Amino acid sequence: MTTTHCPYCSLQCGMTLTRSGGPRGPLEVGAWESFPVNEGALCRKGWTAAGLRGHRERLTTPLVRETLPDGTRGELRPASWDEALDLVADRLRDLRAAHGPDAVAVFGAGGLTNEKGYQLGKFARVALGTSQIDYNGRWCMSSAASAGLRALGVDRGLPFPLADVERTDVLVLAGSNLAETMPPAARHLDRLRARGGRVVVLDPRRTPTADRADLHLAPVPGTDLALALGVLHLVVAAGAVDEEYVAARTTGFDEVRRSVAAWWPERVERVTGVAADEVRALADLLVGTAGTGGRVMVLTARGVEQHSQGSDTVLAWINVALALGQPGRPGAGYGCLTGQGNGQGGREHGQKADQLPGYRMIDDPAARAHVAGVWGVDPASLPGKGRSAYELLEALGQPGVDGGPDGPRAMLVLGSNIVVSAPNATHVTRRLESLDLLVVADMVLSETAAIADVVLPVTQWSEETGTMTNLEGRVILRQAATRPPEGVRSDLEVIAGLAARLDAPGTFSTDPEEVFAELGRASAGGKADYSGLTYDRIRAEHGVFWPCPATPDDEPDHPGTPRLFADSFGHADGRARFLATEFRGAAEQPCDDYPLHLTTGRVLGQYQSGAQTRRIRDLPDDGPFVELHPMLARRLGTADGELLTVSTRRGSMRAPARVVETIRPDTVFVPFHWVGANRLTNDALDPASRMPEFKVCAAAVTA
Ligand SMILES: Nc1nc2c(c(=O)[nH]1)N[C@H]1C(S)=C(S)[C@@H](COP(=O)(O)OP(=O)(O)OC[C@H]3O[C@@H](n4cnc5c(=O)[nH]c(N)nc54)[C@H](O)[C@@H]3O)O[C@H]1N2
Ligand SMILES: Nc1nc2c(c(=O)[nH]1)N[C@H]1C(S)=C(S)[C@@H](COP(=O)(O)OP(=O)(O)OC[C@H]3O[C@@H](n4cnc5c(=O)[nH]c(N)nc54)[C@H](O)[C@@H]3O)O[C@H]1N2
Ligand code: SF4
Ligand SMILES: [Mo]
Repeated sequence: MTTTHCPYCSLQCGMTLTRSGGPRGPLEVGAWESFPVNEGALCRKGWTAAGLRGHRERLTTPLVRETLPDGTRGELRPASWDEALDLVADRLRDLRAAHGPDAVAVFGAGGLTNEKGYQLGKFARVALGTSQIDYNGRWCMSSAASAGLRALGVDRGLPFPLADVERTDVLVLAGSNLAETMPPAARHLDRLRARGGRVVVLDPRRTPTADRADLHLAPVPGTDLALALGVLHLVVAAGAVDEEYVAARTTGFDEVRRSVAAWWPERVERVTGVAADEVRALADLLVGTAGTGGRVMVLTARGVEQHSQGSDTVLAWINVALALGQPGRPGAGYGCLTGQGNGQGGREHGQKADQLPGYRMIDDPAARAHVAGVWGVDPASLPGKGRSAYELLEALGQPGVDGGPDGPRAMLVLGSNIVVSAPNATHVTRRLESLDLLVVADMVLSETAAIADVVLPVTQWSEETGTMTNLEGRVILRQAATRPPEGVRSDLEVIAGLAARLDAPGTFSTDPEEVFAELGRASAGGKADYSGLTYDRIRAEHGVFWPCPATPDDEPDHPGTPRLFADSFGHADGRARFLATEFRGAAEQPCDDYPLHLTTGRVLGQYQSGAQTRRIRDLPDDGPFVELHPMLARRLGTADGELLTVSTRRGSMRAPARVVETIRPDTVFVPFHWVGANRLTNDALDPASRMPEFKVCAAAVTA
């Protein structure tokens, strides 16, 4: 039996894996009761996670696309590892020689272990010399990351352990459906309420999470910023600002105070569709609680973040928390519920276009010198900032705009199924198809792998070891429980194989523990400092929270940092920043042709692009659906189960109606786990985080 963690979401639930019958025999998932985050509980995706092992669709040989006699693209055919890696390296080298290093791009993922994400960032900068690397975390976490960094000076999803949720008095969940997206976490809501605490959910749909709430407000998608501004307006009007805290621990409040002056509840109602009395009820709850010494916690998730003003909405909620004097108090403050398994660690060690390991910035000369030292290269050889994920995809195969550089001609993808999950996906897929070379490393032939020129079959979670950093900033260890099938290699082996063929300077170890030790050194002194961590420590302590700097040999180990901000925030002066925001509204507003709001998201039984979970027999795979209100269904003359067409300015899809009382009548919801939803979504980006507006666009629905 091996103790390890689930392959999917950011809760990184502890589980046991037991092998029956030989080194490649079936695996059984069991409860790991003593792991504190989930205390043995798993959702159905976790319980069935071993289903991909030995799956008949598992890739076990590299695939290379044939070129037909007339020069067009043929089918994928099996190839040896040497043939596939030689081909990739040769073509990358040729493209680089002909067009410069930025002709080659890398796309990573928040599902990759810390070791893989780190190594991929190093590979891009050192072996390829390209600035063109970014990752799917841009779809996921970037708005909260950008806001957290600007306001609090550190970006760690939750600056406290998840269980602190139970200790608060009022919990505001802004755009989170955690009862379906991290089900074991929902027990904290139940325990909080059993203690007499209150839960508030903001969501245009009354989700299973909202069913557990004392107050559910259902704003029009894309209007949460106005709601947060209106709440702060009422906090100020009630004289409930914690002036002492604001004076001692923050800067910038005066401008924020002015910026909310005109957001009275009736105006909020007109913008958000939330009744003025409900806005008042929420503000009263916060004021009444914080004003009598109680604790308030605000947690955001994708519902408020995946917008073209997502980072401003997060800033506005941080402003509310700061004005009430909450961040830094135990059981209170602001946090973001990260999403992917390594959504946190994946954004700390260099997969981001602007970043070096340890959450260092690539344009900071001291950071470049430190990391180049660890890598054994000249700091001047490291490229600068690259394009953000959507801008990178948008540039693929394209000539430069306004005299700017041309887009990349080749891309290496690890851990993302872009064809299904990127916004405006038909357009993005055309960009992928315009590449000279698309290389995808995956365990299965995802929709993206299916259009690649070279597909590299890699090991999956139960077959390899590595660390992940969960939503709390807890670094945990996934341990291999079984051997990979014949013919597959780990991502680290793929990277090392390519680095060797490209004569890269420095070392590219294939041993995760060695890579982790190097990552520790590269991160030392950075915001996300892992230098005091080892696999043995993580194993012994059920995970360790960063920052955890190395201590001299004669001193006791640094204990790790479960809670941030008790005495100071992450900025040099120790103070949090109030940052004023201005409401703009969604990039695309309903009109005569597209009169409805479309929003997208998740269902309990499927994960992300579905590449993994749609192949697991024991999970429901009913395909996409269009959730709509009975009033809208009547107007359209449709009924539950009947086929509908949803269209937007970018595309359309057909799926059966799911008629429910729990959604706003002016809004429809489509899950994105199947091809379709992202043909519809808008690629408008948040100016600060470059997050696409997955959560709202204008749509038409016809029966
Ligand atoms: N079952 C399952 N669990 C998952 C995942 C999965 O794919 N499946 N993925 C993981 C990942 S990567 C992530 S990022 C997390 C995401 O976790 P969540 O953020 O909880 O999931 P979503 O379903 O994307 O969005 C949450 C809610 O936002 C609401 N919403 C939509 N538009 C708006 C809006 O404008 N305002 C507000 N206030 N709410 C809005 C939706 O109705 C939805 O109920 O889940 C993780 N867990
Ligand atoms: N409309 C809409 N679109 C969305 C969202 C939304 O709410 N609405 N949410 C967005 C969010 S938050 C996210 S996180 C993205 C996620 O969407 P994607 O980036 O597509 O993420 P996954 O579906 O998890 O894709 C992971 C792929 O990598 C493979 N894989 C898994 N682990 C590994 C590994 O260790 N190595 C390698 N090489 N491959 C691996 C899997 O088999 C799968 O094919 O979708 C975004 N898209
Ligand atoms: S909640 Fe997330 S980590 Fe836990 S079992 Fe489900 S998918 Fe896995
Ligand atoms: Mo995500």
